[in-house]
Amino acid sequence: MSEIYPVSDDWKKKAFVTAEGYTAAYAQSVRDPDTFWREEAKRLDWMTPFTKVKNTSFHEADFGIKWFEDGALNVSANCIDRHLPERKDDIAIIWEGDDPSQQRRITFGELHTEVCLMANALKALGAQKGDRITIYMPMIPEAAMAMLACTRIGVIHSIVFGGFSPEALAGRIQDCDSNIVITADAGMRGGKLVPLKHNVDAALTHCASVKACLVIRHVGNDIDMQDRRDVWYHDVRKTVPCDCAPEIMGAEDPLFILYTSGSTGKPKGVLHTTGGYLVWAAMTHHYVFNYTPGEIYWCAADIGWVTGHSYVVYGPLANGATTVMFEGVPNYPDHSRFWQIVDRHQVNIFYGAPTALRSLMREGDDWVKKTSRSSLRLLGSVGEPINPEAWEWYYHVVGEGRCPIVDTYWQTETGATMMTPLPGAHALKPGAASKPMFGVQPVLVDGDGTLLEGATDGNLCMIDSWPGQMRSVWGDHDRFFQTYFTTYPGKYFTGDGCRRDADGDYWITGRVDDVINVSGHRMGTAEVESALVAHAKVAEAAVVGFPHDIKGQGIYAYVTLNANEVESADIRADLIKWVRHEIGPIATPDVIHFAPGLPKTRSGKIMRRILRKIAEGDVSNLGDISTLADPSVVENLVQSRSTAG
Ligand code: 6R9
Repeated sequence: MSEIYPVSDDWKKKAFVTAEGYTAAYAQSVRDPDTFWREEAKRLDWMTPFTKVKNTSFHEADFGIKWFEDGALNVSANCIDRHLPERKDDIAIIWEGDDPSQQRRITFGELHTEVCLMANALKALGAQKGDRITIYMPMIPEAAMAMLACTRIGVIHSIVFGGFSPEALAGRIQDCDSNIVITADAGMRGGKLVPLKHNVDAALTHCASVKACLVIRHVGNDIDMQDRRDVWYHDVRKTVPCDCAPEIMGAEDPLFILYTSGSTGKPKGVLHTTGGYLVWAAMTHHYVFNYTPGEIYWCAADIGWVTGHSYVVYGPLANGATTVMFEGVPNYPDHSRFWQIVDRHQVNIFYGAPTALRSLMREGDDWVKKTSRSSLRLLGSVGEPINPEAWEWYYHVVGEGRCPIVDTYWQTETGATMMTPLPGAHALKPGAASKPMFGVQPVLVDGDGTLLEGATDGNLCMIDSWPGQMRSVWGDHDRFFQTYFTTYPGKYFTGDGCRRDADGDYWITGRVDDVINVSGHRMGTAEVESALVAHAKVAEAAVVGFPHDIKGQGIYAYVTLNANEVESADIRADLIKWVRHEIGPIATPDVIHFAPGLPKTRSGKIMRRILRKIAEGDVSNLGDISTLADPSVVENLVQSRSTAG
């Protein structure tokens, strides 16, 4: 058991929430959600006040999730317009390019003008309320402007991470029938060019729904512009008015779709709506980071992930915060980059992913110590369980023992933070997600759904709704219900395993379904498998996760080739290239293990439990293999493991 770090006296004084305050507010949020959320919703400006707070059920008979349903508001007006009287000249966005010599600072006043211009540009291209627009952008201020411009005119955005391949992009455009794509000529990451427009061109050969492509000039590389479809933003921008009234949106009108991997099939379009999501993002940003006006806040996530939505753009801007956007990567030009940015912009709050920390930790402390970091007062972690070793390094080396770490557990589906220690309220335990956020009611159940009490391990579920919960899977409401509410009827199942200790603190132990977490990115094993079997030489594939020092989990692929194929280094290289092409570099298999056969039950089900053990190198106790159709398959895999690569 590692050390416990109590709340410092300094933090006890400056925290928005004390230990006693947390207990009282949490109790009220659960006992009387209507009163609690009526009060919290006041942090937003409503165009039409709501009368009804919560109308939710996780049960099949009356299933539905609605919050603040008769209220109306606009997200971009809440993130920008309402700050203008007092903060017009304050900095909303600080941008740092991949190239350390590039910086931009954008005030709330400028952001207002730019978002109005982009909203009007989208209207000029035919965008209408309720349309879906796909955003495929680098981490530049125009990405945030594009998101806010969509919300201003009631368009639903779907952001696709710039690291996804044209194939993956096309699938996501088709699924939600986008009519417009917003992109840039290219992005830069670690000194390398990411050919975004080129990828869009390849994707759009399969996307008849797309009528226009709005292109932001960023890198200045040569790109093809297709007549009547592609338009430069800097051209349209000159032709449209610089004011655009925000659309009045119902609280339950869709805000955005974000595709994420599940345990089966193709990625799901997770749908979030307007009022509940923004209350949830703003409230959690306020309490978790204890954000005080004037502070500089930096969340190092890409807007292609949910963390970028809620904690680079919507949460901080709704609270009038100064948010840092970084285009590049932690180790370019060198391993000090994160901390150089902290010093340059005097960042007070830094929020990042364990995988980045582990990769920097490996390079030694000098890269950190040669920077000052004296501005830092709070650190955050998100995306995967943080191992105690990385936690201690983050706390002692990066934060010099001065900054609490908020280890925020949440999911694309949950909109924003579900569990975390609050900086002034909870003692820190390295690796613990600690306590539920207000309104969140976690329970642990066993495989049969029986509620487990006290200190125990179990499957993590939520027994009641919170405002930022996803509302549906785009185009497939039944899949929403089936995926999350049928494993344990009447409960939302997270897919995560979790331990509750004797103090009632929660520790996330990782996914218990067929989702793996590679460098904080969610990857469905089924997705990688279907990419592999789509290759002409592959007969069958099974993919599992295995422990990886830097990535948290790596991708281990068992591949059975067609009968006439011979295993070779060339085929292995070709398969890796193929998966990168089908999905993107984040899905690159770490190991390809050629397997003449896969362990299956007599009914034909692949026994992944055994494949996981072999991938982990833990072959001493493979458990019961008596139900296998052909037990010799396992022996063969154990023997051939050493030659996998
Ligand atoms: C926000 C985000 C969700 C999955 C989730 C869990 C893992 C995220 C975590 C964490 C332990 C944390 N996860 N934060 N595990 N501690 N602080 O990452 O969303 O991409 O949907 O991933 O990530 O397994 O179920 P998403």
